[in-house]
Amino acid sequence: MQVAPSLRDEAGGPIQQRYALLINPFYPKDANASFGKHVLTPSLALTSFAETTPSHWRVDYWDENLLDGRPPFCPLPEVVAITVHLTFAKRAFDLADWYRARGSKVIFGGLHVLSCPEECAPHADSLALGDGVQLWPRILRDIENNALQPRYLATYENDYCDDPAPRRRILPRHSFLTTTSLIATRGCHNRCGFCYLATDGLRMPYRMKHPQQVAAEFEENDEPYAVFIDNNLGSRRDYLHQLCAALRPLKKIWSAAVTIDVTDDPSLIRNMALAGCTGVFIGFESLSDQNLSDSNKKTPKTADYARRVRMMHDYGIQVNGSFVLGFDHDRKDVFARTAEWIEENRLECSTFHILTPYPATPLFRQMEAEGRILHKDWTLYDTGHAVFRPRHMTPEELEHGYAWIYQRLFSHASIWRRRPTDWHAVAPYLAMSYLYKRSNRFWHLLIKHDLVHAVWRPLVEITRVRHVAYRNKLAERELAVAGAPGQIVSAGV
Ligand code: B12
Ligand code: SF4
Repeated sequence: MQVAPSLRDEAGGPIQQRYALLINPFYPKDANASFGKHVLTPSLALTSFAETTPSHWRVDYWDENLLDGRPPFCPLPEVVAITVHLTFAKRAFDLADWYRARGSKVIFGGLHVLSCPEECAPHADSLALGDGVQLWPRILRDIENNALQPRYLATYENDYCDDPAPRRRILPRHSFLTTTSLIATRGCHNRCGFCYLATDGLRMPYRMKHPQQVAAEFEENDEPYAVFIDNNLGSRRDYLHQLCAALRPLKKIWSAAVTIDVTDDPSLIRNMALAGCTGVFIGFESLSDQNLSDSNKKTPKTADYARRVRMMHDYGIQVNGSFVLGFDHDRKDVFARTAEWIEENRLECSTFHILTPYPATPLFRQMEAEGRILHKDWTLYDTGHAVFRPRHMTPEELEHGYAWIYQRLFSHASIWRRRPTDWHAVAPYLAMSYLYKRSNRFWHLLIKHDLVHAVWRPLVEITRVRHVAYRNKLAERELAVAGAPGQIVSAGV
């Protein structure tokens, strides 16, 4: 899980015309966190535009993180399309150099191409800056006409409803817990200074697919569980209400990232539960209001977070809290205080990130102006390393605190402390927690032997059946309450 497969000096087969290979490059996995998250659901970076490939092209997908070795090269693809993020840019460049030396044409796209095009350009025949769904068919047409341009540019401003469904059938289904990664919206109403959405030159207004389109994709992929990979599915509450109405009849389960302000509207939380939401990923980022306002994050006061978490729990929705460590108001006690808060509020899961100034963001500019950037080795910009000088501790103390907080939250005692108050939910919670948080060796085996889907599918199906029963009770109770005015609605079924 740490070392990329080697690219030996093999010759490679003959070039096969009209064959495109899409590659998600290898990145080292942080052993502090769960390996499970890497096979929860696939990124849509490549499948989103794969569907726009003309029918006379063959298109294959290769994800180096599934531990099946390096990408294929017999025959050599005419076109190799690689998605590039800063943490695996070096690997993307090595792959590109290897294929180009043997005659394939290499196209780069993705976040890092947008933020650092000059660094990427020497390794590719062409750069796709922006939305691949618009650019990919143009690129292939130009290749056919021998007229490939060095750069292609597209915005994220077209009607999102016009995008085709991602081509999920090219994914290895057995390798992921679910291949239904859904995306209903792009963008976010916030622009936090540390977020990639604040990258210079990236204009991503909030765009939404039609709720029925999203429900149809969920239905079609025939999985009981979907993961929404939207930056923030809750940016437009009216839209999320409509989406929930479209998802509810499917009787499936899903999870999504939302901001905590969705709890401003309790009826939305109820509708999410009734539509199958079993978990939310919430970027709390920090328990310090000062850190949050420095980052320009519009969010409720942190003193109100606990009440809002309870509201989710009351509707049977698990909370995975995401926290960023190393902000300017964080002192050495931030690790212990955050851990205590998470345990006190029984967050079922939590994810930690060391504050990372991504290139071309306001945070990067600020850190650079203050002379606090330690280096520009992007492979270490993976939110598991301190790449800047924190205000109130050393980089080493920050890294040590990050490792400590993961160890604490993955410990038996902490898992037990955070068990749900409803005793019916304790056994499934413990099973999932142990599988997710304390089984990295097991994950390695599952990934290596293509068993992820086979092992998880029955557990996911049981969760779905339990959740449908829960929803039915919730709906019945609400109907009963509606018939008896004056009673308090309790979601604790
Ligand atoms: C799914 C996901 C994951 C998955 C899978 C990751 C993988 N590489 O396979 C998991 C959970 C494993 C994961 C892990 C991590 N992730 Co992640 N992840 C995402 C997420 C939620 C969705 C990605 C996605 O599918 N987007 C939708 C697609 C359609 O958009 P897109 O990638 O921009 O692609 C479009 C264009 O860029 C373009 N395009 C992209 N590639 C190409 C290639 C070509 C040839 C062409 C023509 C076009 C093109 O076309 C696409 C359609 O428009 C994003 C946030 C987000 N919503 O985007 C974060 C995100 C990418 N992750 C991020 C991070 C930091 C990580 C971690 C480092 C966190 C951690 N510490 O664990 C790890 C490690 C991964 C790594 N080293 O890269 C950051 C990256 C920040 C940055 N500046 O690079 C993001 C942006 C989250 C955030 N808000 O900060 N992640
Ligand atoms: S709320 Fe989340 S997705 Fe939105 S800008 Fe902030 S960090 Fe990015």
